[in-house]
Amino acid sequence: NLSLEDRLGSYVIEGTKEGLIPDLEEALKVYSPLEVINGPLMKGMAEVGRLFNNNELIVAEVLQSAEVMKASVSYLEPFMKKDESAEKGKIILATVKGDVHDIGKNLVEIILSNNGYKIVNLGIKVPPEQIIEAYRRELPAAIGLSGLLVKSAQQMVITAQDLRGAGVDAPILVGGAALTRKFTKTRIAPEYDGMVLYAKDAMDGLDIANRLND
Ligand code: B1M
Repeated sequence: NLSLEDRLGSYVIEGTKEGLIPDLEEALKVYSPLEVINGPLMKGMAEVGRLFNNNELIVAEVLQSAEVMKASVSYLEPFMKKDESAEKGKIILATVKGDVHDIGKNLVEIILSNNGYKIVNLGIKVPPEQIIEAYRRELPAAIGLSGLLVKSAQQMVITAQDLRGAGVDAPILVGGAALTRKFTKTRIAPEYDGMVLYAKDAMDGLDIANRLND
């Protein structure tokens, strides 16, 4: 007999939605939606990453885990705290070229838009040209880049260079598993004329956006 927390993690690990919604409902009696995501669901996802790394899961299975995560976030979204009282700036979000991971980026979108930001989500595998084009069209207050692969960190360096080449200097917010504060500071920031800010998670992203907005 698993605890509620372990059951929530196991839906993600097993990639099954059977019983998921009632357990999420149960969890909301004790935890906030973000605590459910950052706690048991992320713990499950970390285990998926570990098993995948050990060749104990195949891509098709990891996709099912991603589906469970997405379904959970959709279910929890309406219960999240909203503060749309203040009109805040517009932010472009993109998963960088070559990278399909979008659960983290979409979580950032939810949290920012729940807090008054207008989000233009460009999706996944977004090449620098498309980000530049969107920048010129939307004139956002900031550009958010997400990437989970090691090569995506390098792609962020290239993206920053290309943005600079196009004369863009709006603040860039970067996040994703393969990235570190140090890499951001030593490798991405020197290639760009504006600020480059590292967010360790979606809430950190919101804090940074709020500081920029002040
Ligand atoms: Co992929 N994958 N994957 N995968 N996958 C990783 C990233 C990996 C670490 C797994 C592993 O091997 N241990 C590994 C990367 C290795 C590396 O580069 N060093 C990996 C690999 C290798 C791959 C493929 C190459 C596998 C293959 O095909 N052989 C392939 C890549 C395809 C490509 O991109 N071109 C691939 C594919 C996939 C799926 C499609 C099956 C699926 C993604 C589905 C989807 O996103 N729609 C998937 C998944 C699910 C994962 C893991 C298991 C989980 C990622 C996730 O969704 N986490 C992942 C292992 C892991 O991270 N434990 C893994 C939950 C999410 C909420 O967290 O995205 O980290 P995360 O976001 C966090 C923070 O990072 C931050 O906030 C969020 C939390 O609040 N954040 C930001 C993220 N972006 C931000 C932006 C911000 C601010 C904060 O501001 C703009």
